[in-house]
Amino acid sequence: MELDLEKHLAEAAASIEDAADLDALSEVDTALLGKKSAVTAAKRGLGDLEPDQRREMGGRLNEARATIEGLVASRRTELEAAARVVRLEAERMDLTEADRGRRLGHRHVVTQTWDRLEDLFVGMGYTVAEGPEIEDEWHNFGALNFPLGHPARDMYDTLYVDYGEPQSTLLRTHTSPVQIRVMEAGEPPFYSIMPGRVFRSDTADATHMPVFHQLEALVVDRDITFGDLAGTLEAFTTAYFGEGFTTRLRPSYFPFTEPSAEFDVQRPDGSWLELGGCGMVHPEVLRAGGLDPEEWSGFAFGFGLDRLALMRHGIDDLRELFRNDHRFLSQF
Ligand code: FA5
Repeated sequence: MELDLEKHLAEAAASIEDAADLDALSEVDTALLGKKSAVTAAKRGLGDLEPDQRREMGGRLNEARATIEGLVASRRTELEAAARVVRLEAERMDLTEADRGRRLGHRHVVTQTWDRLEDLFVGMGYTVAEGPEIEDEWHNFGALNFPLGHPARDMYDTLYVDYGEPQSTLLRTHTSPVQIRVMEAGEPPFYSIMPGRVFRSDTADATHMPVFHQLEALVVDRDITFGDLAGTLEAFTTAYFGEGFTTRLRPSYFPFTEPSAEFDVQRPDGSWLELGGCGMVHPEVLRAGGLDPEEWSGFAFGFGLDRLALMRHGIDDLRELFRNDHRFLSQF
């Protein structure tokens, strides 16, 4: 059978062009160049021709084959490029989408308490002050009217730092040394809060941690009375806990306040939890801070911030706050 090469090449070019994907192209390739293709059949028929014709026809068939191979190859390059674009599009990862529906992290419940208390006191006109976690003996004890060797120093299980004279440098046991730093740094009147981390060699239990947080408050102005202290405590606990929480003041002792009291909050089960200490700033402490106790008076209080969080959220074990169990912390 005579093969009309011109026509065959035109049809081959059209079917190659029509191949929509690589699979289709591979079928077209087999049909045009495979064992059963017209070109192969024509080549097989060359033996029946005269030598001259055979040579001429053979040459044209080889050319036709090379042309078809070239067309297939360039179509394959085109289709491969298109397939790559489709694949890249399908594999493209939208990182923002991957995160959608997942819970974002949030601040720890103690940090939330800290922030909420700062907001509350700043709203009442207080400023926020800070002091060092590694303190000297003078600020943590001496200036707060704990003379050297005074048994009241044993109220705190102090962690000393191996620096300078023995027992001269320590991890602060409370935030009260910041009271002295505030008095040293400025001029009264002072309305300041001092939140921070404190350290004691206490054994961890349901209400104690060796590292915990306190929020100290210091007010120094003219004619400050115990009534101002009680009113401030009432205002802040109502604002923080909401109505319906019962609080009480109990007489107590701190070397740096006189008179002194302890402040408790009632739990839903009726039991009381000690939240902090308070009192009128001792004249010796005002003097240590460079102030004249005849001119200035003030009150101070210091609360366990972690215990505040405990009470507010109805958590019954302080250690839960620091176990870093995501299932627990994500509730708050
Ligand atoms: C003091 O630390 C005084 N500086 C408080 C103060 C400030 C009194 C200003 C007067 C004027 P106290 O040792 O009681 O006091 O501790 C205060 C509060 O810290 C406690 O009521 C309690 O809420 C919290 N607290 C004490 N020890 C721990 C602990 N190991 N773990 C968690 N909270 C604690």
